[in-house]
Amino acid sequence: NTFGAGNKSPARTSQKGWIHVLDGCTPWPDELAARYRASGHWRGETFDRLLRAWARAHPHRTALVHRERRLSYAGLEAAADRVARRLAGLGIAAGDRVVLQLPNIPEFFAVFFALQRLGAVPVLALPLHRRSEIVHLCRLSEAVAYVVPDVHQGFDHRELAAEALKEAPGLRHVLVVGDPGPHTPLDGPGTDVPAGPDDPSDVALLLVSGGTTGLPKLIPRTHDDYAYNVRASAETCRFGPDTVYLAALPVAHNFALGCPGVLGALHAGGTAVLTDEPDPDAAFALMERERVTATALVPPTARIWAAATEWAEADLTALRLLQVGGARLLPEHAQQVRDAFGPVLQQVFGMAEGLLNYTEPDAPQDVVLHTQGRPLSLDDEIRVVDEHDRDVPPGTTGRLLTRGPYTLRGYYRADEHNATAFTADGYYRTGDLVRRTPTGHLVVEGRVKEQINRGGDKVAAAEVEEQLAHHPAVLDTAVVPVPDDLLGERTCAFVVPRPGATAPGRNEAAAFLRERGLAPYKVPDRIETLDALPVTAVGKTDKKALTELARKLAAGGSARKEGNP
Ligand code: OOB
Repeated sequence: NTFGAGNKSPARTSQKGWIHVLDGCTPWPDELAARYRASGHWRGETFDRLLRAWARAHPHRTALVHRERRLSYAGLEAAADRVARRLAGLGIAAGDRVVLQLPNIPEFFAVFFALQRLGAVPVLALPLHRRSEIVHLCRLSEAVAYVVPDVHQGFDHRELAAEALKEAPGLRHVLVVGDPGPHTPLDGPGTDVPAGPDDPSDVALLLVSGGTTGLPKLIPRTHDDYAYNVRASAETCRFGPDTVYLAALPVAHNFALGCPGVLGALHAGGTAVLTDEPDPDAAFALMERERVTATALVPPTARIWAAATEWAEADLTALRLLQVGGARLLPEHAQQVRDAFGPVLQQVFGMAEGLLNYTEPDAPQDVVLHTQGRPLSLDDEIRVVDEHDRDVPPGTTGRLLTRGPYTLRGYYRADEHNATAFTADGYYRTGDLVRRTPTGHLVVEGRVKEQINRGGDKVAAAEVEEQLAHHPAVLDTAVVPVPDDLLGERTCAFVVPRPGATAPGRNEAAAFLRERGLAPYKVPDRIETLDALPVTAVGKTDKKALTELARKLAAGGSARKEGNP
């Protein structure tokens, strides 16, 4: 027990003499931790020491590329040191949480590693998170600082930051990359950095969960567990010094950060190219220019890229690995991607909570087209169970439970939720429905969690329902998925108006939710009005019936014609 659950003070010395920097996390049981150390998964590395080792080993190699900028490993280390001095000067110290909301730019990694240097913990907000998510993340983590770009893709993060300062009492600093406006520039003088804690079982970062409840959850990832996640992923994906990884998905997301992602490319001594222009014109030109060898995409983007190869003239021959994950890739779409790019496709079924499944680079075609891969670690424990947690017969579909050396044992400060999100013996309930093939590969067949997977962007139905319920004309609401050819799913909100009121239409509801600061990808794609929501025999909202109704409506019916209540 090295980062004690339930400790109320943020920094205290344990019986073993180590410094706890974070309360509210659930440690692995000692015997499992011992096993993960004995098997060499947990090597006692910390991300600060890792960066230093990389910079010593090959200071002049290119670590990061962004537009015309190239940063060597020594340059990245120097940039991280500068930011660490800056943050230290502002009083940011070991154990402090800092919400980091930067797009795919080198400063993301300068700040990430600066925080590692200080022993402070980055909370990795997504670029599209807005006031609702940011204020929640700041409050939940009691963040002392929030790091933002000035304006990104037309959105002024300084204005959002000003609101966050008002609404999150613990927030003391807003640091801006670029024109700071009323806030503090990230660039600037600082002070010497005191030696930070150096315990590999401390929390290194907090990832945001896709979520199934009213508000996003935070996932503590320790140095030991995340370093293993990165190293084992890099090995499985055969990353090496010649790897040039293109980060086209947000690096704040687990996939592009550490699966193997930018950190995997750095771990292997390779280069990471950063962009947030995943459209094929821009991405293909960049891939040709940098001779990109590996990248990761969500299924809709992979399909768009596959279609674009028909007319694009860029030379993509350096590409050896095209990872696709985050949402279901249908076999026919996998085939299209394979036809377009050759035998470089890898399916990835992962989660910010931990467990990663990859199809092996040399897996037979059939496996690559029809499965979502095999667990990364021999110590990943998998159970496929029915609704009473009984194992289903081999090869049948059931709920996926998992525990292992890089899967969380509890969400951050979420005792009540943790009581149902995990089994008594520490398995995480993924909420995914899977089937296991005789070779141990998993096929994702669906899910039981109330989440909409909008082309890889996760939308918790309960979060949108809660926000919509604030609308003065809304009495009741239920959010469900509707099938969509490109995104796989979109969101449909059923709304019951208050007596005498008119339910908001799509545009009004969208404006209302944006005004409340909800991330744009969570705004429902469709709104349907009902007189009442259907209920099950036990009186709960019948989401199954509503999902079916939404599907029919999207296919061209009308709510009232379908004879709903
Ligand atoms: C990745 O992480 P999250 O945390 O955004 O979402 C996890 C959930 C999974 O529980 C599953 O429901 C879904 O996303 N998912 C897939 C999938 N990959 C993820 N569903 C079907 N097929 C797949 N291949 O999405 C993530 C994290 C690391 C690497 C890759 C993806």
